[in-house]
Amino acid sequence: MLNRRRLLTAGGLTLGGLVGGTLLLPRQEAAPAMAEGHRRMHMTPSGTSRSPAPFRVRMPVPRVLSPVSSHRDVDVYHQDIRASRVEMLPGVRTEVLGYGGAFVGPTLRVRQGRRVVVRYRNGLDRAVNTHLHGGHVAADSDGYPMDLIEPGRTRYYEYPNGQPGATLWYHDHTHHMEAEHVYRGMHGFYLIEGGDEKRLRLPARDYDVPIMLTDAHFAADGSLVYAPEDTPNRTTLLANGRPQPYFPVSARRYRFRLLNVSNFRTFHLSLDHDMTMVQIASDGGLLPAPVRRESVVLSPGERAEVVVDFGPCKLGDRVVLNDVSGPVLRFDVVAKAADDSRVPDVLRPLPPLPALGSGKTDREITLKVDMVRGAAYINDRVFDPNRVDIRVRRRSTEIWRITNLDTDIALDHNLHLHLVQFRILDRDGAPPLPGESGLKDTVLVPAGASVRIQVTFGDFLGRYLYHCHMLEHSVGGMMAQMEIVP
Ligand SMILES: [Cu+2]
Repeated sequence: MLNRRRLLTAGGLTLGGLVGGTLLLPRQEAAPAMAEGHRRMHMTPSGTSRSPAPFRVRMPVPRVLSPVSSHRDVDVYHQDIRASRVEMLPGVRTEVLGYGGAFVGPTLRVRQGRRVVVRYRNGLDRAVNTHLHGGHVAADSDGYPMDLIEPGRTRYYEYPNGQPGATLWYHDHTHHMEAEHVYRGMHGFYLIEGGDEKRLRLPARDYDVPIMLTDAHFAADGSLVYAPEDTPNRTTLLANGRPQPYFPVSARRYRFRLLNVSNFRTFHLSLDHDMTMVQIASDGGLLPAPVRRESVVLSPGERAEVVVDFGPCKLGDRVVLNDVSGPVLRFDVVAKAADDSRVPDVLRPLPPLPALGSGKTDREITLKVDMVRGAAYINDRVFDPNRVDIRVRRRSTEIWRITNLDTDIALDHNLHLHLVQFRILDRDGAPPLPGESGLKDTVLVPAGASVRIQVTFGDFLGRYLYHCHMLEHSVGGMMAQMEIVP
């Protein structure tokens, strides 16, 4: 039985902390709870997260998973999902829930056009599943929230990899539990190498480094604190699961695949010493052309690939990747190295936009938090797995306008579509931001903003989600489903 204090805190809408449980509250309980939460949104963090001084530990690169067997047209992988105690803070063991028992699961590096089957074994005491974020996959391999792997069971997921090369990632999507499961470590990289990539001669192998960014709240004993309303206290920034680490680099070009897996934080990233990043890819893969960026903004679920050239650096130079909230990672230039990589002026042409009859908007999608009822809505409704919100014809092209109505509480959201990569047409009538010219599956929609996207659906049929990727919001109901029909 929840006591009053628990109601007040659990009901809170904090910086992203909107609780599914709040939906069960009677109206008179929910209202003060949400008001309390609203005040907490503007409170400064209590500073309780245990953080070492920056740059004390080295950033690891997640290990690359090898297939257990390879056949003529398919590679088979095994992944165990289990609890484990790993070193995140120096000298301290932290319990995580992860793929292979790691906070950052092993990386799958696969090739465009080559099919992959992954056997997931659930070694936890609770049901889980896996969603391949950004993947074009059949509905029964998409990790639908009610489609779960029970404890002790295994399940095969099939990934056709028919789409262009891209930085995808996999993570849990269990109904009402995705926020906590992802926070505790159920995530990893899934990199599709495009058939067009080798000839581009972008930095490769040791110089192609995935970097998973998130934040966490560590208790004094080093355990991960999870509560939906606790987002302001997730003040320890992690890169590949280590707090504000350093990473030794050679004086040459690197390709960094930046991914934000946090439940709420939007990272605003820049390099010091006036160094710029050259963005070469977004969620769905390579951009048509590289874009120089002073800063890169990543909301939860989004990816940006950047090339950084340490070639002009001297040995001993240190270059810090900063977020607006503090340093994230320091690159330490420790060696000279030959470099035959490059960043060509042309990367990957976008498929032509299919002609649209009238060019008018087909769907109006609104995002809104209800402070009175303590719910998070898409088009005024909370997610219901038994309700199909929209039906879409297979192979059709649609324009969606996504509007964030939370101007009064200045709350940003984003929208992630399963199954498809889309194009951003405009933001409040203005051209998309730099770096938004390519294929996307997740788009930031700031408070009050309207973003129009153009989506072309493929051959897969069935039910797929679209939702805010600030995961406490999706848990709170800001999720809906589309059914792709013949
Ligand atoms: Cu949201």
